[in-house]
This record gives sequence, C-alpha cells and structure tokens, in this order.
Amino acid sequence: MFMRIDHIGIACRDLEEKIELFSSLFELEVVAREINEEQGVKEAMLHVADGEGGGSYIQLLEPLSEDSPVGKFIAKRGEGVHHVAFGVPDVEGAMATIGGKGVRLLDERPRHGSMGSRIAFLHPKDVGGMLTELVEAAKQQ
Ligand code: V0V
Ligand code: CO
Repeated sequence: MFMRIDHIGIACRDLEEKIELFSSLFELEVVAREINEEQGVKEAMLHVADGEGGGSYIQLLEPLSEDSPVGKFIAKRGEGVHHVAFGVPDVEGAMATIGGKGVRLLDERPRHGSMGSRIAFLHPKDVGGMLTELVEAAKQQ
C-alpha cells in the first residue's frame, strides 16, 4: 500500500504562539487554517515539502474545549506530538486493509479533514502507542 507522511499533528495550548515558534524556527509558511467543530480543533497547516502524491505538513492543533480529543490529551500529557498522519491514495481501501489486520478503526467512515481531505483515525493502542491518521488528500483541481 502506497503511504507517505502527510502531517505530524502537534497539540498546542495557544495556536498563534506555536505558529510563531514553528514559522520562525523552521521558516515554515502557514498555508491553511480551519476550525473543525467535529474534531474539536482550531488548526493551522505549515508546509514542509512537496512529494509524490501530495505535500507534507506540520499541523498545529488548539483544542476548542477541554473534553475534545486534543483537550484531553493536553490535560493528561501536556503539549507535544499528538498524531502521525499517513497519506494514502484511497482512504476507504486503507481502512479496510488495516482494519483487516485487527487494528481498531476510530471512525466507521472517513470524516472531513484539513484542506478538503478525507481522514480516519486508528487506535493508538493498536499502533505501538501512536495515534495514527489516514489522509486522502483532496484531488488537485
Ligand atoms: C490518547 N491516548 C493516546 C493519545 N490519546 N496515545 C497516543 N497518542 C494520543 N494522541 C491513549 C491514552 O493515554 C490512553 O492510554 C488510551 O489512549 C485511551 O485514551 P483515553 O484518554 O482514555 O481516551 P480518549 O477519550 O482521550 O480517546 C483517545 C482517542 C481519541 C485516541 C480514542 O482521542 C480519538 O478518537 N482521537 C481521534 C480524533 C482526534 O484525535 N482528532 C483531533 C485531531 P492509557 O492512559 O489508558 O494507557 S483532528 C485532525 O488531525 C484533523 C482535522 C486533520 O488532520 O485534518
Ligand atoms: Co491530523
């Protein structure tokens, strides 16, 4: 199955502060911002590189509430790496293949992700403690 790293998600208490930090340290540019109510986040995508199948990004995530996934993560573990997202050409296909290997899918069907992508999460306990996201990037117009 073709996979690339689409993004690394970082849990932040203050999005604007961390945008400033990452863009000044690594000279990364913000290419998208979004509030995703369903996922309980306010987020920004910082472009790292372009590759076959799509770009790669740092995704900065500020929780919209304390009882959202990122809010609970920060309360328990503090700020830092929250998830790794693999880019796949067909998210339903990847869900079926990986689910067939006994990994628990946290989403029954793909959900809306940043920049028009379709996403699904895998349980961290079945992936060596790493919360894993599958991302099918939006088709280029
Ligand atoms: C929780 N655990 C993690 C974790 N979050 N382990 C690694 N990385 C994380 N981020 C561990 C936690 O320490 C527990 O282990 C165990 O999993 C169960 O966690 P919990 O705190 O009891 O349960 P919840 O209610 O916090 O749920 C955790 C899961 C939840 C992962 C099930 O956060 C979830 O459904 N996440 C998927 C959605 C999401 O994260 N959305 C935000 C990003 P111990 O302590 O029992 O050993 S949105 C996004 O990326 C977008 C929009 C995008 O890319 O476009
Ligand atoms: Co993500």
